[in-house]
Amino acid sequence: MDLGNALEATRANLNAEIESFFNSAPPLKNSVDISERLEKFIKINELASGNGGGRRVVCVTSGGTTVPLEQRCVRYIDNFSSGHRGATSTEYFVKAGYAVIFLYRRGTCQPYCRSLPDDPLLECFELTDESNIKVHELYSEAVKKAITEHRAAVQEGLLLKLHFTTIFEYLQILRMIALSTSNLGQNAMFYLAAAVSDFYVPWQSMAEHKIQSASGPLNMELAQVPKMLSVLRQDWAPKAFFISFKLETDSKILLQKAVSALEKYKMNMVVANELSSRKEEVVVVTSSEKISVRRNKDRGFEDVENPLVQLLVERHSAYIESSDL
Ligand code: 9Z3
Repeated sequence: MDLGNALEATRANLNAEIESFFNSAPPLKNSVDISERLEKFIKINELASGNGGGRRVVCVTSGGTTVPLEQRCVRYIDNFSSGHRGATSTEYFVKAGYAVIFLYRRGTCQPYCRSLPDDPLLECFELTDESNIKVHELYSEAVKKAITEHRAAVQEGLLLKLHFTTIFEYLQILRMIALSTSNLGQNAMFYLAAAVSDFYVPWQSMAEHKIQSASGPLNMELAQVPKMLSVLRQDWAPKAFFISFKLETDSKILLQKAVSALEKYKMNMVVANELSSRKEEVVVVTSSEKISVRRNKDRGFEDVENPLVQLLVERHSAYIESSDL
């Protein structure tokens, strides 16, 4: 078999694996509602005036996917992510004039809520003597700012929030988003900050009921989640600008893994981060550079997402300009 045929065969295998993943996944409960909201959101932004026609749209994924171990799920495997990166980046993208589709894990950090305490309802509000509810003095500015900015983003058609919990939901919604951006061409960006499981239990081989401990130790084989990044990039949204994230806990292998992801999945940029220092520094890997991006309070960068989003917006502009030539 020559190289061309071998590549063709690998691609056909991957496509078959992906087809089988989607065919056997439990169907999304709210797919009609999601597709209507997506269609409306894209239409508004396609018609909005931006530089060069239409507003830029970024899909920000955020939070970790779960892998259920039982169909009537009691136990699951989880991928770590607080959702802080995705939520914070969403705010900066909106500020930069982007419309954001925020695909997030239910229960994780939300845009415009960063400066609120962990339990906003109980900590930000208090009862007056007349049993009315009022905002606690201490949080009054933060609550006002969160509500105003969030409402403005939604009303101006700049923020659409869609949630997932399982790996099945995440990948089905991501595919719907990617396919819905086809008319946006180079104006679409994917910022894939969600922590996505590499392994899963296929639905048809999953126990229906709660696995019983009386049967002794649990032995379970997990299948590999088909590598969706390459079809996402090449087939579902071939003109979009793609940024994926690489997370490692061993800094010695991080950059090499990021470079391989860049090449293997043909990403435009890969953001490399190490778990313990992820809020201080990331390294943006492109085909010709490794750019360190740091949080720097002295330069007005309260968090690393501020300079990171600035850099990505600049590079996205250059990408759009170079495709116009
Ligand atoms: C990331 O690397 C994100 O930056 C974090 C953000 C999850 C570390 P937090 O939500 O943390 O602010 O607490 N996301 C991607 C992680 C991931 O699963 N990447 C895959 C990999 O490393 C590629 S898609 O193999």
